[in-house]
Amino acid sequence: MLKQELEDGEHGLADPNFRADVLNGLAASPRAIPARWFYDRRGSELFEAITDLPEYYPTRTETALLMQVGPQLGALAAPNAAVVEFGSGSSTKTPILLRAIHPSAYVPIDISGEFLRHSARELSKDFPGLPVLPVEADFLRPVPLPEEVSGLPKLGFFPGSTIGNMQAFHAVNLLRAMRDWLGEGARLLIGMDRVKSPDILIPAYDDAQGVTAAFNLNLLERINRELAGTIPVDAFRHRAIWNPDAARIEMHLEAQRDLDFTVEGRPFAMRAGESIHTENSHKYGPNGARMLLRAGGWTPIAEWTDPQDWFALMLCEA
Ligand code: AVI
Repeated sequence: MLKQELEDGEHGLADPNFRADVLNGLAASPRAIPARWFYDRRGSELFEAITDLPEYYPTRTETALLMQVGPQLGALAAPNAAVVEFGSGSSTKTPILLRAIHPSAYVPIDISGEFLRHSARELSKDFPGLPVLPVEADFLRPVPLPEEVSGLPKLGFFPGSTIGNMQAFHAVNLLRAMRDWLGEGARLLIGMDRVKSPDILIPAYDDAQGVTAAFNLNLLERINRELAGTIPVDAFRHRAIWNPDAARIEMHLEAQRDLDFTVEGRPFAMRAGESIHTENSHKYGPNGARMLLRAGGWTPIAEWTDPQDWFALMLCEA
């Protein structure tokens, strides 16, 4: 996951990209702010809490799948492969993969350096003989991988259906960047959430305890905190809707009354019922998933789903 934890904003310096995305997004029609800005420290904690919710099936379904297919993965991955994870190590999934395939090195890549180094240190404790080589980088701007893994075959790992948070155009660009990064002969293990009934999807993004609502609303708190905003957070309501044409869950923050506020001194007015679009979470059927991967330069060679066909793990080769 692209965690923004411990960024400069936490210390009083707003990220200029955050500032630009918020000011442009609030002025746009329809209003929209990219989901990557959810993940300040509080947002990351709330996301962790979401992954434990009874309604949020993706994390536990993917984790169970990984445990189940571990032995097959072990047989499919090159014996001396280096695992390159996009995101700095999902707390429970990474060790399952590492135990299954016994890689010769583990390279977590994340944009948030401090979070990255922290999770790398934690992981090293559990895998004392494994070289853990963190790389601080933006997924879309590949930097060279560590010298130590240059001659080794790579297995990319991109769990969590994070690819679903991107529009297809950006998802394809990301998959291509990963392919260039990992090089000839690489493989990619990617988690993709499946299209399913809105009766399952909506509660997963609008849970009874209101954790997802707090996660969504925290974006407004973050704007107030880091960009001197005066947004009346209580006047907004979390909304999760299924958009069947785009096969995605959309999260919005809906104004409950007419309101005015400022962000860094810039005035904004919203009418009751108007909303800010904060996230897309695309879901893929089997054909859509395979087509997306192929468009990104990857050939699917194996896939596994749970008995309810809610979530898929796809293994591809470059
Ligand atoms: C990180 N990402 C895959 C989550 C998802 O399911 O789209 C983010 C999330 N948003 C609300 N709940 C979880």
